[in-house]
Amino acid sequence: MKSDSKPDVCVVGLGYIGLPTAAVIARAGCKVLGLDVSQNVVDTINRGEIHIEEVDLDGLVQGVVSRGLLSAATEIAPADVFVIAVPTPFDKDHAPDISYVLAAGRSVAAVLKAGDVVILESTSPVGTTDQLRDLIAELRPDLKIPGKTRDIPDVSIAYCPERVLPGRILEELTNNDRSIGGITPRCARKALAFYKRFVRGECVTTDARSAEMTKLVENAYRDVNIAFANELSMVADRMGLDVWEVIRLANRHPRVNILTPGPGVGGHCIAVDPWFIVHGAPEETPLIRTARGVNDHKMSHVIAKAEALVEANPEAKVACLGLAFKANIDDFRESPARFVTSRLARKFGSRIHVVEPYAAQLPIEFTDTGAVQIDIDDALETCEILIVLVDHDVFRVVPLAERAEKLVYDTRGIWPDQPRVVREEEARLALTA
Ligand code: SAJ
Repeated sequence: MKSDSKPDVCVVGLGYIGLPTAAVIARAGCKVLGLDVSQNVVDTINRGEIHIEEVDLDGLVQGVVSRGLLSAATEIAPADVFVIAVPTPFDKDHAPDISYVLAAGRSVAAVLKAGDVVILESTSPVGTTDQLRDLIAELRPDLKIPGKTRDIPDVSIAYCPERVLPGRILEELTNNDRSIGGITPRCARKALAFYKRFVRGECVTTDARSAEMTKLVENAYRDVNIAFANELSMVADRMGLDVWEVIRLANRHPRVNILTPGPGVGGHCIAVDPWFIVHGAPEETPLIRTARGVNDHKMSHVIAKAEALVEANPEAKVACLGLAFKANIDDFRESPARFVTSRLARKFGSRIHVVEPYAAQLPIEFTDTGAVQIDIDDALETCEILIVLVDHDVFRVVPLAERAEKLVYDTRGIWPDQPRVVREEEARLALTA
């Protein structure tokens, strides 16, 4: 590649991060090959369509595919820059599984040439980029590998985590600051030059291990702070207090900013990444581990409270509002709302009515439970109990007049004007009066 020309780029993994990243790089004028193990994903993208939902992504992908800047394949091809964005799940003991990263590394090693840059973006335990480097060194003894040679290395290897929020991915991909960690400072500079082509936010260089830890710390920070809010909500239930009122008041202090309680923490990042830190330093992480426990426990607390409310009012029809893992998205993976609602559906069957405007149909686990999907208008007309599990805007805007008479369990605090949360005994009396 000549230094003034645009690099050919290969993005390995075309999921929630890989596909938008590939599309944004293509928009900057680079020729991008996206790699995925799924033939279906590859075919969809090559038709100019997308297999995931994300604001404005459909138009962008359609545009770059039709201009010949983005194409997809299941087989790797030579490129100048390789960006790896594959999943890093954990196993049943919360130990991170980096096998997809290493598999991607093997594919890349097969076509790597002098001058290439390899960048890992997947959220990874500290030391993964070093392992990737070691793997490439083992597979390609003909190349001079950074940190393994006294000469100028043939290739550059760096870690650069994404930090985009689902629902705002395209905007945040371009505008957020990035930490770029090189195996060596030279590697970081090479990766920096690449990100400068499409990132408007500030790109800060560091070493690979610090960049890996930074990503984990960001999500653990959020998990710990949400755990504090969720713990407060359970304390408030015990003491008969309105947690929303307490948080609103406390947040008037100039140095206090308590986050929002909910039915638990969902998604594939915040509930997962803290375990990578705990796994790396088990003795030193009681706070991070406990926060995970608190957030998981909040889900059981919500189930118990909801069950008590439904049981105390045996004649009432119940609407569960929301299945997504957070507001205004159609992502139902690792969703506390979905878990809570399916538990209620299994227990109370046809009394449970599910409202989820972002779902065309109910997920598989609702089959044979008797629960049905209805829209918010029908729910407001027919159901006496409303259990708010997701803060979608369509729920937020329901006026007080249409819910003032309902028994409401609002786990998200979207209706501050609702008459005080009905405790189970009051709920029973209210409905049977
Ligand atoms: N949640 C609460 N209360 C809050 C905030 C969030 O209960 O006050 C819940 C949400 O409902 C959801 C979960 O936490 O179930 C996570 O939602 P989120 O919006 O906080 O974060 P994610 O998982 O969509 O995206 C996070 C982001 N990380 C941070 O904000 C530090 C994003 O920037 C990362 O790129 C992403 O993880 C990732 O890929 O790691």
